[in-house]
Amino acid sequence: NEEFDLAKLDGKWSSKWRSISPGGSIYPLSKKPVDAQNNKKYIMSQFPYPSGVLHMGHLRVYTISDVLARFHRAQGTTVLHPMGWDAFGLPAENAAIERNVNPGVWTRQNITKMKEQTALMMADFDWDREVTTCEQDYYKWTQKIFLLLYEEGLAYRKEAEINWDPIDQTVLANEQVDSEGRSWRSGAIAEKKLLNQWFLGITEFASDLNKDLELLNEWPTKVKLMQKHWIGESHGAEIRFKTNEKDFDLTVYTTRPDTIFSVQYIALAIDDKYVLKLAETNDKLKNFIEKAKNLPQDSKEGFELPSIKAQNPLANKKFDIPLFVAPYVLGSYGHGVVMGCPGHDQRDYEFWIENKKDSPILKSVDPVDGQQTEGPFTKQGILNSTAQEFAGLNSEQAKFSIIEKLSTLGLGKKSTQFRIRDWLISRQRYWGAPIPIIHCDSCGTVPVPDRDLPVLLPEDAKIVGKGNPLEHLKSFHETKCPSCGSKARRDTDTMDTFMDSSWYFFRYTDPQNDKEPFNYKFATDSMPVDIYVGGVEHAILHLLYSRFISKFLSKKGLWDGSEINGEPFKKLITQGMVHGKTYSNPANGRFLKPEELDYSNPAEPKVKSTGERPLISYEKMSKSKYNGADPTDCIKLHGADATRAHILFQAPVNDVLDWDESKIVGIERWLRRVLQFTSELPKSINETSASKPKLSDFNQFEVEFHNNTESILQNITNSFAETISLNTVISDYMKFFKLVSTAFENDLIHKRLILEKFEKLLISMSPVTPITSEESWEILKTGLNIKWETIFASKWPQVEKIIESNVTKYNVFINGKMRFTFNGDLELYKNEDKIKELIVNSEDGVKYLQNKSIKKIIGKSNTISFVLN
Ligand code: ANZ
Ligand code: ZN
Repeated sequence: NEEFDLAKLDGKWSSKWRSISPGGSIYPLSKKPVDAQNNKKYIMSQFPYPSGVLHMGHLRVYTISDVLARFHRAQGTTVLHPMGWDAFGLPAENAAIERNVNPGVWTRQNITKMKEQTALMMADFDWDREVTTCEQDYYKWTQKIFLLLYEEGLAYRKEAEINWDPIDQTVLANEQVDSEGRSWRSGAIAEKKLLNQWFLGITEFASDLNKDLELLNEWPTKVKLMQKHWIGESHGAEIRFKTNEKDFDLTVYTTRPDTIFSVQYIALAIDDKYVLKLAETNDKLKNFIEKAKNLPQDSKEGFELPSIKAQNPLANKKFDIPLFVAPYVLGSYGHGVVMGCPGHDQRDYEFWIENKKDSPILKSVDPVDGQQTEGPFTKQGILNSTAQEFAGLNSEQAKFSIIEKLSTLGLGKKSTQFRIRDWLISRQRYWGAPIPIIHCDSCGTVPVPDRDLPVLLPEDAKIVGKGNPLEHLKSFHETKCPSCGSKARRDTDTMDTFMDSSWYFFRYTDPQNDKEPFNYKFATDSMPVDIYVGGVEHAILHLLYSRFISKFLSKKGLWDGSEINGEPFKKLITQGMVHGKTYSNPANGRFLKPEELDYSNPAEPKVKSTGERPLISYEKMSKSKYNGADPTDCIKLHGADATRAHILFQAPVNDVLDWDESKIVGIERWLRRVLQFTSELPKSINETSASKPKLSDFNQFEVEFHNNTESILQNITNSFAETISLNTVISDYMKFFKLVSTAFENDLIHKRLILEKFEKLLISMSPVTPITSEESWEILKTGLNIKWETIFASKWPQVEKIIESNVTKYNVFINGKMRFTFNGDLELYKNEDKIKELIVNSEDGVKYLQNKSIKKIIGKSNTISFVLN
């Protein structure tokens, strides 16, 4: 029936709720901080970049966090469910360049627009805690945190070869360059450039960041593995090789000290200091380095350094190890020097073949089973006779003994290396938080004093396109040294926006504080975040930076992070992507625009030009595939509830979701039936004056009804609280409703019992379908002449005990044929008189047995058989 217009109800309730609570939230949170004594839950979804449009991914992530927040609120928990805007960054600047609009104006307009869109989806955020990273009351504190890092030597400036994005004209962090060397944002091949840059010392925390992954047992394993790999903790040794050049030694990092007896060369990175010095007087080397810069990272070309040789610290005393310059050696890993073991390492093997052609290959470790193989033996094994006193040891023992020997010689020691590099946060960009540093010719780098924070970003800078407008804005960079008062220059770099998002969850706990980034107690009481919902695309960068900053702030005493060693996020939910329905031409695979399709039969669209059926697939939504869907269109058409329930129902939260709007009809039908049912129920209740039967007086149908509804309620509760299985929540609602509506029609169950269970259903639905639940609640209460109060004032329904049944279902056979079932007392089969009285006179019994002469009755615990004459 079309009587209930779901989309129309959205308007009714959002304005009604707004009139109850001005913020629009049905739970005016007040500025009251979370009380640690109180049961608290901090539930958060990753804040969006304010691009101006809410997309399906947003709809999915906010629906998940919203239903969880509403569930926990209904459970009586104090819930923090804040929202904000990751509002600095390139798109605003690009909009300024392309459309000549002010980035600040553009950003703030987008925020207004998107806020309205989140209101459409009925997301119940604590808007009184809103944070916006591009506003000075926020970035003042981002700057303060930078200065705290600076104080600890964890923010420093260094000339570094950086990844330069030639399209966006900015520096990229290592993390922002993919394995093919492309910028994560523009897709351009990153170039190398030397520049003075600000770094944050995340590597100081590398060991903790790696180790503490173990404490995060509510994080997806996949995310933890990605972080582990990114941090790349490696255990090995550093070993010193002397050379025939006076006072010149080479230190290598190796994970395989057990292979030291098969070292055949030593390779240095092309940017090694010694190499660069040699190149000043050696043109061949200079040319090689130039060439190598453009070789792929895994190239095995090499350049042998003339005359210099190294000595193996254990094998013999000769200076006979050649030195190479090799592009496969990373300047920034370990010591930028490798001991080459062609016999035991694949890369070294390939390098040796390419550079030394036919020279023999040495092996000092043999396979345990003695079976020699072609090529390098890269596994651990047993050291052979070339390993002198270490012969016969296995690799593990040998590593230990060799390191010990080397350390007594003063030529080696245990060492741990990390793949992760310090975090480059300088951006030669405009729309970001200015780095609060002043450069003075006599004092060097001087931090901006607290009293001068924030360093305001001038919002009226002229943005021309390339480069950083702050560099040309005298009113910005011309300043006085806070230390000596002489003329000085303000740093014109802005911070990587990942810096803004690395601490916003602290600010939510105390968003209006104008004395400090946040209050110690407020943060400590609320943190860590209990549930953080976000996309897996942030599995490395954002989460790692946030973990680093949280640990730093805890160490610095800004909050007490001891609960999980400074970790900010207790549970992480990574929602899957939303894929769009994509049509392509079977003839050539080209994606089809909507206007190229004939939808006259919606079940079977056709390609207009050929009449053929298009290929249908689900792909990442993109403009080029014409498969985008607008969440607000869907909401306007079907209402917020149906949209929310649909997006939850279509896939488990972690899986990819194939968005097919046509399937929403099932959800709509169900919601309309709920509303329809609600309007019928009160009439029958008013006719039944008697109150609900006592539990002990339940008839067998009531027992069954009670048990079934309560066990579904138990499932729903678990799905919200434990398993976050939000798709099954929706199917459970439907099952629950089916039980209630069937019971209502059958007239075997007391109407007051049906009402009681139905009310439980409505409350349990309210996190997902707030509108339908609230509307039903109103219809129901009005129909029953009870004063209406919002359904959100109701507590989450208590799951009642299942009633142990003394009733069983008998299969009734007549002359060997199963005819019907009968619910009867467990003892019934033993009592022929009772069987005659109850079964023979039952509705089915009358049908099959009336006027028949019964020869025999055989009763068993689950069957009753009649033998007729
Ligand atoms: C000798 C050796 C013999 C190695 C062998 C491996 C196998 P992970 O595990 O990633 O830490 N290495 C050291 N510094 C390097 C650099 N700057 N650039 C490229 N490679 C470098 O890798 C450690 C291993 O990578 C080290 O152990 C070293 O090669 C190489 F049978 O030393 B090994
Ligand atoms: Zn000075």
